[in-house]
Amino acid sequence: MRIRLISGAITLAACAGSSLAQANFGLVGYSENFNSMGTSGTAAPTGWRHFATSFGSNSTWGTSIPASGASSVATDAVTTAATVLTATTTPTTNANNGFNAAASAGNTADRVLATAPTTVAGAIIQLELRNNTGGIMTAGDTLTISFDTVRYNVASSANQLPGYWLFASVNGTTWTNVSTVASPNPTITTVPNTVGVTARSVGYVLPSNWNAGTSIYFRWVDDNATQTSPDQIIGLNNVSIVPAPGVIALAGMGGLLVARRRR
Ligand SMILES: [Ca+2]
Ligand SMILES: [Ca+2]
Repeated sequence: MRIRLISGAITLAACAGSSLAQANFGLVGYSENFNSMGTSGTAAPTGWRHFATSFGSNSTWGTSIPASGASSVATDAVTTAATVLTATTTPTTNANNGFNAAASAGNTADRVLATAPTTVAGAIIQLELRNNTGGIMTAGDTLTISFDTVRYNVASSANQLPGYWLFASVNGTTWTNVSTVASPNPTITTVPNTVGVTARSVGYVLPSNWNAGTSIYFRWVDDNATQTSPDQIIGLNNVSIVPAPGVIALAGMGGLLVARRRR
């Protein structure tokens, strides 16, 4: 009986979320491979949006991408309209509307959300993720974020800020760079100026409680490099966000407590 109540609560929450714009983070976490976009889709999956920064140029961000202040990741609101993606196989030119691209010419079923900013500071891929576990993820809990960066081309010179810088926000306004000693922001060593795929996995420690039914946000930010135009065209694939093992059990207990209170 108790189990049915818990699963009922989670199912209800999942249904509520599916009609909204957020992606749902459940007891086993969240994953997205973008393959549902198909070969012709022009919208990112639920919860995702791509847009170019509303400001700047290829010289706005030099040696780093600021999380706050003027011309930063925080400048554009989380409600910024998503662009209409261009469906393609492998992108070769800049486009501020971004791409629904194939992982490679030989694997068109494997879709990738790709970026190629031009004239502006950079491109942003945003995920709005709703806590659908039925419990509270508490401050200090770690989420492990894993993703692939697809490198589509060899730029004529290596870019200063290759790959994606990852940022997170628990309120949609204050952003922090997700970077650790074990998994720092990308460099030309980890995201080389070659065609291929870079896998990265990094821990994000929640700075405050993530309550049931509320959203947190992630942004993968692609700098528009001064070194080359187009700069190295890259794409995001195979995103996985999972709680640390002990956190899953705690979130499950949270769901149990919620279900008990509702009886
Ligand atoms: Ca894919
Ligand atoms: Ca770039």
